[in-house]
Amino acid sequence: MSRPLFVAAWFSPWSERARFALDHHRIDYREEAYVPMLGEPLLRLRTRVFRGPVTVPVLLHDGHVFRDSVEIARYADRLGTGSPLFPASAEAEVTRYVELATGIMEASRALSVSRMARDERLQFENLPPAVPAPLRPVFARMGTRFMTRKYRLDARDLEQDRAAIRRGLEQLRTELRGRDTLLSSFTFADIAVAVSLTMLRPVEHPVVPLGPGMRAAFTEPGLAEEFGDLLAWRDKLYAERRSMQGAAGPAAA
Ligand SMILES: N[C@@H](CCC(=O)N[C@@H](CS)C(=O)NCC(=O)O)C(=O)O
Repeated sequence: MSRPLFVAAWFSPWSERARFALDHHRIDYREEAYVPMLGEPLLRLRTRVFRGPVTVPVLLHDGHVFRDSVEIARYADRLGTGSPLFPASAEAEVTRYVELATGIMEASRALSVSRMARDERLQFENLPPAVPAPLRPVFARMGTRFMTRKYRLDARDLEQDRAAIRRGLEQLRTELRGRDTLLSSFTFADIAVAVSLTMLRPVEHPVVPLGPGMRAAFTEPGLAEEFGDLLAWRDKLYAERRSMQGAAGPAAA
């Protein structure tokens, strides 16, 4: 089998959930670090998307182009040798949890980008090392504006976002009922939900090499305290299930 190319943002939970699935299946891929804004022209060429937004992660393999984290995870299920992440018997339930987790991540993105806009230093470690020191504040500001425009974050009501995240987390707490996995076996539902909690407070794990700035940007202190039980569940899941492949890290950016 030729080696898939995984284009991903080292700091992004959307990339991490696809990477987690690839690593679960022990797929031998090459990861290339995507740099927001600067990397967009090459990403458009590779994905052949010339209009509208383009996002990472993207997986390129044997002439196929997968442009979405969930599509990549499904493809990993076809290629890999690990236990199935999308078992046929649980298809609808996995999809429901992925939608719930994605909603939490989208609402959390509005909160974290607004934190970055208030303190651009939080973005510095997200910039490629090649950007010289005097230009870092300018690039950080551009990055925050770019994300705000691209995801229409100006139009969001942050209090509503916070309330929506709380409702989602309460539902997860009720449905998890203290168990190790959301369904009867470990599935992509667990990956999607565990990774969505990055944006409440990032996990401490070598495959998620966030520095203090990105950690602060991703942390929602009140909710992190209120849902410490879910974070403990996530930490245990990472400790037990997350293998050590992957993770481009900022140095590779
Ligand atoms: N539906 C996509 C959404 C991915 C997504 O939102 N990616 C963001 C992660 S921050 C991204 O590419 N940001 C960089 C950019 O917009 O340039 C997926 O799940 O793969």
